[in-house]
Amino acid sequence: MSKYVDTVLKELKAKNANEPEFIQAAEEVLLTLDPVLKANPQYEQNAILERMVEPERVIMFRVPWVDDTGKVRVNRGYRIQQNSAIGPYKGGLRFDPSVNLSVLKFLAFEQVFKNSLTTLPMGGGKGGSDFNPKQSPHTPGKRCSDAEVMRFCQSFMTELFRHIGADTDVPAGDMNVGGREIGYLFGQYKRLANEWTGVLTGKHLSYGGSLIRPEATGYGDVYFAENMLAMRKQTFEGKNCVISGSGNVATYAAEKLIQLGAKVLTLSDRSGAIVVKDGITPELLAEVMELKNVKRGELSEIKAKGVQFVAKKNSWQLVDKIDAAFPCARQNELDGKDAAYLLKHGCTVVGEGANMPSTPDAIEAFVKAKIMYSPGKASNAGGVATSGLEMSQNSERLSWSREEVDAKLKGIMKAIHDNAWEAAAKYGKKGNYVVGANIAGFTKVADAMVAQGVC
Ligand code: NDP
Ligand code: 2IT
Repeated sequence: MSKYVDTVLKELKAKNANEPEFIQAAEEVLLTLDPVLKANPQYEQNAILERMVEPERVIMFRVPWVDDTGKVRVNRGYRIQQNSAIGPYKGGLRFDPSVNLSVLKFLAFEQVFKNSLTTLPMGGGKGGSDFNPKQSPHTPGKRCSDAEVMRFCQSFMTELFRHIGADTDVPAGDMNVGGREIGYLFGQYKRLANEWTGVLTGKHLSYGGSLIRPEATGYGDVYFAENMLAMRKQTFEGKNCVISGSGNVATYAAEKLIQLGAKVLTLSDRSGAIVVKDGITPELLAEVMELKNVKRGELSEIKAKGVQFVAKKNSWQLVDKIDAAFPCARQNELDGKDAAYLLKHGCTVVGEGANMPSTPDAIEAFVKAKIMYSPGKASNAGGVATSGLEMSQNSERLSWSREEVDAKLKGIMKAIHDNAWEAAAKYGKKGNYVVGANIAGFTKVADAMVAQGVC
């Protein structure tokens, strides 16, 4: 490690000692940048690393709302505006009790590099709240009602609206924030700002959403993996795949894999995992989507033939023969032991759909084994890239066809793959997508920051 990186990391750890996820994400990136920092002394001269690890602005606010029993509840809301060097802040909103400053700062930091990789002009941001839509505050075991979610979203936006805008900061969905929440948030923004602009992405088609945006992260993850496989002249046909999660990213990754002739053997959620020995069928996947998106239930409720439910387990160590793994649920959900199991059972592809799902020792194992391992900031960038395409459509007041958006998404995922591949090769790390994605994402933002002076 160079002295420059060492100094920045030491300061970052001292300043943010109680933010483990943020330190983990920053360390993962900074430790790969030495060659590009050495070749470009202007980055150190301009304190680019010191500035990149410090968000441009952190907004933290009270979100009071009234539950269905008439009681006032209070949650904490956040927006991290990390970096606007190459475009307006852009990134999702997460509603989950695990949300805190550390989690959102790691997500905002990752988003800067990811958005840079998309080839589109988007800066990085992230936000959300510790609000838990999956547990009503008054009835144990019950979810929040639609009306409660709406009142929460309206209150959240009543503060957030003054900090965002189509050319300033454009939020979208993330964990527990999907079409329903984006609708409520958009409606409230429109009332408060008295304007109809593309201030949020992931909107429903009836009011400015883009075709393929719901599918984009999962599809993009699989497109990226297809590009990795193509380098070794392989396809997904007949490959055994395990997926974690059963939300937006996981289910659309599953859909694309099934379309490509792969067998999807597992999905998971907080209740546990389902294992389907012969592969999940399109009909079963439709049932899972209905369960998670409409009924808002748990995988333990699936009673279809051939489905085995394993309580409180993730997807990694349930199947004997595995070709590819797709972590699509949450951060640090795949550790060193899981990685060892996957490698031992034949896995040669790991395509991260979630943000930072693999722990540092798992990443080390994948890189050491020289398998086709893609870090989330590269392989899950299809979601935000298609958000960028939604912004373009809103700006020109036009809607593109499904085929047009899908073709653009495919092109972007190939460009991300190729840029990461080439950056890794240029700096002597051929085939290492971790190094390649970090360097390719970093360089564009760093150059923009140097050009814009000290700001
Ligand atoms: P969803 O809320 O739609 O799905 C999240 C899934 O992860 C659910 O199946 C959920 O289970 C599961 N999960 C969450 N927390 C836990 C936990 N503590 N233990 C076990 N399972 C858990 O979110 P998304 O699919 O949108 O996001 C998934 C990941 O992908 C996140 O890391 C997100 O940041 C990332 N991502 C999302 C993008 C997007 O466009 N949506 C874009 C790029 C990355 P349950 O249903 O039981 O809650
Ligand atoms: O992590 C992510 O890239 C997202 N949650 C999507 C962000 C977006 O603005 O579409």
